Amino acid sequence: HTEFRRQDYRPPDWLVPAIALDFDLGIETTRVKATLTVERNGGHDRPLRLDGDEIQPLAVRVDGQDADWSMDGDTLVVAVAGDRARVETEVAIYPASNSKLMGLYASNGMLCTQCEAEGFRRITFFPDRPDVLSRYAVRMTGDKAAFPILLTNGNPLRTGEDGARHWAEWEDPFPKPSYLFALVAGDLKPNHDSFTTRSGRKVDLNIWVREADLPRTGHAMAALKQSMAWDEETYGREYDLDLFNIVAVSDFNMGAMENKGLNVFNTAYVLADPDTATDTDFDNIARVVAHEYFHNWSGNRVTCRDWFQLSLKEGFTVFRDQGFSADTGSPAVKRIDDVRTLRAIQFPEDSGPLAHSVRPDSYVEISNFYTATVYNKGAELIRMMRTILGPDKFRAGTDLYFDRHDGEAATCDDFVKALEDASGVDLTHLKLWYSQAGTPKVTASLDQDGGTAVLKLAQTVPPTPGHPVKQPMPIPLKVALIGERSGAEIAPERLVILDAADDTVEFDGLDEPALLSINRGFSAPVDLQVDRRAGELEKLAASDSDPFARYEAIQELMMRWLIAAAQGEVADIEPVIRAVGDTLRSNQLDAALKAEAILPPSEAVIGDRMDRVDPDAIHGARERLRAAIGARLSDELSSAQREGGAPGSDLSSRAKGTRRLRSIALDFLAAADAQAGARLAKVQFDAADNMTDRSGALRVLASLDMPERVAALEAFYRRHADDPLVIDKWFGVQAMAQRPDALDQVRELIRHERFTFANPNRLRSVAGVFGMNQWALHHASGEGYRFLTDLILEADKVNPQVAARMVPPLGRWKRFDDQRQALMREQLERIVATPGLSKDVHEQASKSLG
Ligand code: BAL
Ligand code: ZN
Repeated sequence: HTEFRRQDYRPPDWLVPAIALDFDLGIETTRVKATLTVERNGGHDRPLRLDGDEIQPLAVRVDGQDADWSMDGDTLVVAVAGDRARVETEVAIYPASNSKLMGLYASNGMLCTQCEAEGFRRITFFPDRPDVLSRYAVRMTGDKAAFPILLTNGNPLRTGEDGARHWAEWEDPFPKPSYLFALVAGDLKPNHDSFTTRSGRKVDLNIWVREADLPRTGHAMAALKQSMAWDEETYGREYDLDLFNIVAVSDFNMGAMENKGLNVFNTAYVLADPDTATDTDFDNIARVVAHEYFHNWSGNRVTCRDWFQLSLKEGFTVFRDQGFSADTGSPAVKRIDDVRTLRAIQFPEDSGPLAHSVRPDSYVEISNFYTATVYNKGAELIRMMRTILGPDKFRAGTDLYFDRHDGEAATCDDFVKALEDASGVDLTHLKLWYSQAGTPKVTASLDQDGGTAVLKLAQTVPPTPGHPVKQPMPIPLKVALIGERSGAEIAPERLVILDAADDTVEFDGLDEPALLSINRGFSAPVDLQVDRRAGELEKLAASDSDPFARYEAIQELMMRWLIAAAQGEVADIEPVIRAVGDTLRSNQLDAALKAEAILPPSEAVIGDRMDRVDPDAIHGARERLRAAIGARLSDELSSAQREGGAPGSDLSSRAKGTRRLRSIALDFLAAADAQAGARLAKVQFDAADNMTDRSGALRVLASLDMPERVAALEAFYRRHADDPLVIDKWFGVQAMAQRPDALDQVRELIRHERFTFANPNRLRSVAGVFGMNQWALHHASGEGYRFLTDLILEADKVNPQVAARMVPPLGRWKRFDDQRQALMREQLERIVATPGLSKDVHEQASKSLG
């Protein structure tokens, strides 16, 4: 397979200022005529090369004449004599048999598209790269009954009827790269609303769904309007068309897609009501609606020059949606949540065989680079820039960036240059974060002598594939000192930038022993280890003035006990019990923060802190911790679990926090006493008037061996049998269950009549979730690895992009004992040796063998 390298970038040989597309739509067969206005870019005599993928030209004409053309693999090569020409092609495509869900495909009787990154070439021949921007004119013709609604980007111009068929012509006034093209045809109904921008443009808003789903679109619509207002307020960005459409589709590879004026969404990120969606689902819907909407500027108006620059739009847009969620909810809880995701997904990626920089240097299949590194570490990088510049200079920088590059395809360097030019601050060194992979390891210790304390910092950046030697990174650390006696800030927060291998920072005028509060708000995405005195974490857990740092202190207290216990050492659990108890009883903290603080680190995150991951020992240690907390703090936990006052229809932060704490408390109580826990969980399950309480109870029951488990799983299935999104939860809760027989249970799920490899959500609810179930996947027999591999190979025949996402858990083999290493490698080798493997899975599996 060809490897593409960032260094090899060359501007396109031919530009395509305009394209007219004519679709004759059918579920089985769709005919596509394309008319490209092409212009030679620079002085060269190379032919026009148009990308294709699984399509054949039925006709090729240049300026109305039969053309001189040939195929070079999937690429159509056309001889063009002059500097400008009109090139026409015609192809037939087959949406119903397009199981890859890239290009134009059928889903539940409707037609829809996914073009990012390289799906447009499955629709028509085109220079399918983001730096070729074109004006699109689109005509769609189809059966009126099958496709009463015809949608594409931009604005509708004309419609007409022709017997049982009808047609529509649309035009998008904004030049765009092909990856932002979209088309939808189907029997859909709109939730219609409008938004007036601050300069007075009235924008029609529609969320298109199946008629039966209309009642569940209100939350997404509210989030859309909030996002539009927020982007005006926060970034000065206004919407630029008179129409904004969102379509929900149940078969979708990603969460959603930001096509210009026509966002296509996975139903999971649109449909919600309290009976079927959890509070997390509601938050995710608002987050994804905002994310896609924000792309209209960070991605569409200013797009990427090439796919190596993907983080230019994704890292920035994730940072923007994080700001939106923080401003419309709880900033502290949002930050904790984002850091949890980073540690759960990005840190392991950054320390494994698939590690790559935020701006990758090479790829075989670009779909494999829609990663937590490009998205989430990319967002952390933008956050560090904002931390260093401050909010005003940062905003001046983004204004300049949008202004300077509007209508262009830009690079990450362009983005940084705009921030530098607007602020006068040199960010050269910080750009290392774009090019150097690996999570920096930082050590910190504080030595105090009377009124003076010296903070010692040191960093190393671990080697990653292809990059054995690393330079020190600039690491912005927010630091404050907390008085051990007073609990007050005795040295106010300051920003320390560690930009060498080591450094020291002095604090003077201290009148009591100081506790070190560092990397407050998680100001840098690093793996920080602090030398702590006995009792220090416990005191910080009770007094740190930064809510994130306080959360970290409690988590670290638990982590230290868990690691010791997993290594068979004797450790004192009393400080943990005291910290969790004080947190639960605190009248300063709200329920949401309490819930996040006392939730023990996941088994995978505990494993990341050990030299060798011992899945059984980690599981045992975490069980003991949960049981001890559940037994020792049963009064506090019971009252949190009983807490009323949060009817399902109440979606305030307060109500969500109450519910979150409720199910976490239930989980501790069940760990201490399975029988009583099962009873309590069943009561919560039966009485629940919302999905958060119901699925929270079901999650607890799914791991227990009690009669209530079977009863609840059956009741849940019956109640929600007609709702695929809830059935996904039913599969997921079982795939995540912590049980000795987990693998047998998951095997059953695959045989269930509602399981299918064709629907990405369903596949992820079993295979994706099982891949994160550390204790089950890493069963010493190796059966978990074999099972996951079987699923990957089966999924690859249907949908390579989704299959490739299931590979990374197997790539973590180096972190395990020799026996598991051998078993994991054996399965990776089996994947690589499979004939007919997709390049998606091949790239992931072969790199994973590393
Ligand atoms: N651009 C792919 C989907 C998203 O990140 O919004
Ligand atoms: Zn995005």
